[in-house]
Amino acid sequence: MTSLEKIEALLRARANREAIRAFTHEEPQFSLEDGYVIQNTLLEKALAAGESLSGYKMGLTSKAKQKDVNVFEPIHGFLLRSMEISPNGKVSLATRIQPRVEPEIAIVVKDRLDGKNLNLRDLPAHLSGIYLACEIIDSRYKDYQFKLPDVIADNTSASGYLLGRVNLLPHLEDLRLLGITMRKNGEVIETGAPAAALGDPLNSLLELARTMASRKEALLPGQVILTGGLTNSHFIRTGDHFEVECPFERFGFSVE
Ligand code: OOG
Ligand code: MG
Repeated sequence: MTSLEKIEALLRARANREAIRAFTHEEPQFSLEDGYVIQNTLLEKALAAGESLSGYKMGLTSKAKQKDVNVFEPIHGFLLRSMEISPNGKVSLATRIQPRVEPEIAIVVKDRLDGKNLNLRDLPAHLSGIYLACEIIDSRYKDYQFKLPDVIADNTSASGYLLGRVNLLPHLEDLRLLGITMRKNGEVIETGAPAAALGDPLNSLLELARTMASRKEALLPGQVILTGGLTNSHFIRTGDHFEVECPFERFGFSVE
């Protein structure tokens, strides 16, 4: 399959809500770089179609997530404005294939961040907000069966995200160990802490900024960065209500 055919297959999977087989299944030589080329083309196509970039996401930054999908290396993808869902709003199944939710920490960048000369200590001064978040992922591959290059090509399963309204930046000192719960229909199904994301969500952001710098790109003011799922993700089904909570905020969504 050519790159173009792979892009078409991914777009068709999304449009028809029909998952496809991972490319590495037939083409074990399909590489990580090939995956990012496809991801970049998907972004270009989205922008050409009038979408706008809202930020980026890191993925597979926690042990829980890595074990869940059996891929043991962080990856990144892009976020579009159209993927944002209001907190306490509704998540629609109508445009998704097999969506799952995971709790995350989102960071909003205040200044242009060039990863080349950046270190962890300087990072907080360049941020405008830190928020409790939920990511809605939706793999375009059957049963979330993929290898690293496949999931990169599929924009790291990105599908939607919700940001809380309480800015946690004043609590940065305590961020790593801030307890987080996720509830499904009232019952706690996951507990976690931001430290699950590469030890500190700021590390995840730093790693992203450095990766971008190696491609001569920077993070820009106002961009939202999802720093990676803190726990296993869970399937969402019609009628479900999910909630995430931390000491300063609680919000959720219903599924329709
Ligand atoms: C890959 C997406 C990973 C995260 O936060 O780790 C991700 C997947 O689980 O399908 O978004
Ligand atoms: Mg995620």
